[in-house]
Amino acid sequence: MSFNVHFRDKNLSPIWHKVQRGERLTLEDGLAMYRTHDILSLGKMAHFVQQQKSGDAVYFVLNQKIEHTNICVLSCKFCDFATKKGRPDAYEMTTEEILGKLTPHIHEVHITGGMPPDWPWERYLDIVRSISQRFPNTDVKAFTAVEIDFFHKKFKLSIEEVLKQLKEAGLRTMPGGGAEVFSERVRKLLFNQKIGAKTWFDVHKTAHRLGIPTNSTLLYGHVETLEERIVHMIKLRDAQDETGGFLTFIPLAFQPGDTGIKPKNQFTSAIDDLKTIAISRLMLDNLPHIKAYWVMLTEEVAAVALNFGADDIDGTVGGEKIAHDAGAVSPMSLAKDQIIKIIRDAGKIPVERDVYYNPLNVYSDNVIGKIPYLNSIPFYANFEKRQFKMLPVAPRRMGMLSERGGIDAGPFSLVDYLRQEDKLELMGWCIATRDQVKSVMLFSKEGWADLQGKKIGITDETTTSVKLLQVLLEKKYGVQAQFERLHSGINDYSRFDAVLLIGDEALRRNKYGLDGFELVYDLAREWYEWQKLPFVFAVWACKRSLAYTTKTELNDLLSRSLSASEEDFLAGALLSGARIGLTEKETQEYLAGFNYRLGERETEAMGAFGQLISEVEGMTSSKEAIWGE
Ligand code: V47
Repeated sequence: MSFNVHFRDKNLSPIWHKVQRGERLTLEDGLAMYRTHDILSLGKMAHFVQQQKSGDAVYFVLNQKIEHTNICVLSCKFCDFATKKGRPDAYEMTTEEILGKLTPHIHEVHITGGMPPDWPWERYLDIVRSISQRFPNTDVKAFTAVEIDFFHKKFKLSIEEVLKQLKEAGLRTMPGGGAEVFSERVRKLLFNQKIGAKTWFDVHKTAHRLGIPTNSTLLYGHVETLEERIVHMIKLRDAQDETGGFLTFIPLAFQPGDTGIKPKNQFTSAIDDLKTIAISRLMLDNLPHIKAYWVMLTEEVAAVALNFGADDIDGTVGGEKIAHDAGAVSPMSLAKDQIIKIIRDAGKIPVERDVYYNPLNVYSDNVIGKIPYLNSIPFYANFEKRQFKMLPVAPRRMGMLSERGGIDAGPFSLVDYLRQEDKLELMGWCIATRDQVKSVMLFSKEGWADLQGKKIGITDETTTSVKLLQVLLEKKYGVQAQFERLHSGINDYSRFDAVLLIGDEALRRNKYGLDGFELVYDLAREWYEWQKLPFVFAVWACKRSLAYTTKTELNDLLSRSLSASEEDFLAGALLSGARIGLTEKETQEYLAGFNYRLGERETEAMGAFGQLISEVEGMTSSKEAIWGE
């Protein structure tokens, strides 16, 4: 990926050097970016980071907003939505009315609202529980930290207990609202009855500890200073270092409406919006996603933001009221086709997602799956994209998307390839180990023999490693354990006797350890010591139906990448290694442990593994066994 930026503002050059080296940006860097007039260079820097994190993907979700009531005990100056009980505009929705607004095709329901003085706790739980039961495909993202803190005080339950009960009722994630600006000065001016930064972070960190990922926001464009915006981002970055539980950051452009804070029609400028998106992408180096919330930005600005660092455009957003009551000029909801068009027009891949950002459907041609782990870097080092678009995706998801026709080629997890052999054509490359892997690891409280009947948390990211674990347990060690899939995102590992992790997460934990799990097993080493064979984790394959010329071009690109000298990919690999916490030597040793060409020994290993899978599944052929998972 070649990225040249020709700066008009020389103050941005040192920042660009840091960005390329993956170094952290400071408050001063943030302010220099806000001060710049060189808006396109700023956008290009943010786009560079966006490409590294999400490739060409832009995520959207089929979602519906539920604002269950506008009655609120608070009176925040910037809010035109809230009202008091008894006023003519006050409304309250029953659970049945809420259910009536949903349809089975919606993947996310976003619930926030006012805080009425008289609703019992059970009413909130009933809403979450009823939606989860009636619409099992709809994930519930509900209640801001302000509402959680309100429940805690009103119902005399700890924050942890409130969240636990909501999680049990079906809450999946929390929205990022209520953060406003983490500044006491602004809080006193605009929302002095509302929680401050400390409580907001307490609630979010507690949620992360309980395995509930959350979003984050910044309300900008009112009375805050630029410094307050950057300090806000740095506080979020620090919290993310601690918990890793934030999924996305959403800069919310202030809608003046009748708030009296700004003249009615004085919206933020498009330049300010794009700068804020780009700067947040650059400052928040540890957040996976940046959302261009079209409802507050307008569709036009959101569309441009997709090349200024944003990789998420929220969704169809049926039923939004908070922004529209404050004068937002955007439509009330967008059709799925319209969202797909906006994303395509920006030159990106529209990726429909669930609440955790797992991709569900891809709406583009010539999509190459990219395994987002360090060991796959050599494939893409010299890969000019030409007609192809890159979708970073965990191996198991790549397999699922391919089944729906959404991926044209990529390094498929072995089991996924075997499942789809009739649709996929093998290309001569693979990800195979020699005698160890270091990134497919079982972290255990017990030795192999003592895992009989024990509960093992298994990675959500691949099926091949899970099958390998099953084969090792049953055929090598003669034990049977219970497997429970971890969900992607944050997990509470402590309730398991062992956990199987893969990729960069496993590599990091292999180096630094996983608290509470003393024993660490490398699955490829276990396999090698037993079978004296390499292990093939993934094979490159493309759709059989792909045009001949496209296949040839892809083959050329890959072979050029793999025959490139180490120097060509080393800089990128070292940077990725450093992000995981590896030294240069460790990164080089790690990569040297892989073989990327599918040779005779690898083919033999694939056959041996297929045979063992069929034996553990009690099937006559490996094909049947793999399908019968
Ligand atoms: O916290 C209130 C803001 C937020 C105004 O998590 C206003 O995916 C602009 O948080 N102008 C609620 N903003 C909305 C929110 C959100 C939206 C979309 C996605 C997600 C997510 C979260 O709206 C409030 C407040 O900061 N807000 N009034 C206004 N006049």
